[in-house]
Amino acid sequence: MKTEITELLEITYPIIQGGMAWAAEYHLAAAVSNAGGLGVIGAASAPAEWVREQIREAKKLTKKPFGVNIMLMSPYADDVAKVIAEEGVKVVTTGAGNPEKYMRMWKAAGVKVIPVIASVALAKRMERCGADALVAEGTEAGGHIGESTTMVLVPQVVDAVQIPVIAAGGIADGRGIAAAFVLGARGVQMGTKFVVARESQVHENYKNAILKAKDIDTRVTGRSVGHPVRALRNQMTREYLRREAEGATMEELELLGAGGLRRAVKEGDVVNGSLMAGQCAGLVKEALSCSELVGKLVKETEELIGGAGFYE
Ligand code: TUI
Repeated sequence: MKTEITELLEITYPIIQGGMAWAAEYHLAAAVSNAGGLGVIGAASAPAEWVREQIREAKKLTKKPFGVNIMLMSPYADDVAKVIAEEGVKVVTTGAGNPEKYMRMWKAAGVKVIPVIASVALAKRMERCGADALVAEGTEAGGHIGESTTMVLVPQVVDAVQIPVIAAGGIADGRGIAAAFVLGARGVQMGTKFVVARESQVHENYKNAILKAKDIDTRVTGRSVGHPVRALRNQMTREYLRREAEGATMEELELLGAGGLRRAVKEGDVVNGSLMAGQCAGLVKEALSCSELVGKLVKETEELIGGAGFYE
């Protein structure tokens, strides 16, 4: 499946694994890259030396290119940005902010820069300051989200920029990938589907919650404080939404949410943890290895749009 994205990133299939906080560690990233996609280590709010270690471990497991996602709200973002340049990482994806101040350093180090954006305005701005490609992420996605759906965001971003666009949010099978190509994307990024992959180190309880989830099982917390986050509904989201409706302050809500994702990923706390997942959780029914998963996605896409000119 040759597209501008596979050429840019020197990968076989234009399938990128989301750089999910806590969930996207080196075992998963290396497995996705070995399967022909682009694995991505999520730096989340971790210290820079943890990220360096992750990069070095991933290099032991794969000779293929892989990426690092930098979460721009992290207190360690400046140091993580430097580690990415120093360690010769091939690709950086960025989330939850504007990465402009690091672009010059990354470009000088030969790192391909792919900001994740949720608006046309930021897409244009990122293209102007030298982004190589963009991930346009719709509100169907898990974790920290924007307002627009993938269906409306992707074609508007495609129309607004010249660089290739990768679609994200709500994609979990070949139908989603085919739809993304029809909307003008040259690749896809998927998160939720990879959380349950065999090589993912996420706690079994969290994986099972995704496998069990139905179409209407996600909730968005944090809208009242301008920090919307999508996760599977549980006692944690219920309590959070109740407190928001009562007018809790940002500080009170932060306290309630603190450490929730770690509790879910590491301890399997599906009651009080934050089970970040996209709306496509209802489409995720089986746990495959990354190579089985990528193979299946490619086959499904091929059956729908193979030969239609979206890729070679
Ligand atoms: O970043 C994400 N998804 C994330 S980050 C994350 S970490 C977290 N951990 C604990 C609690 C809450 C979050 C979990 N999920 N996706 C990419 C993304 N970026 N979606 C939306 C945006 C975005 C939003 C606003 C990008 C830029 C922006 O404004 C930029 C500006 O300053 O103009």
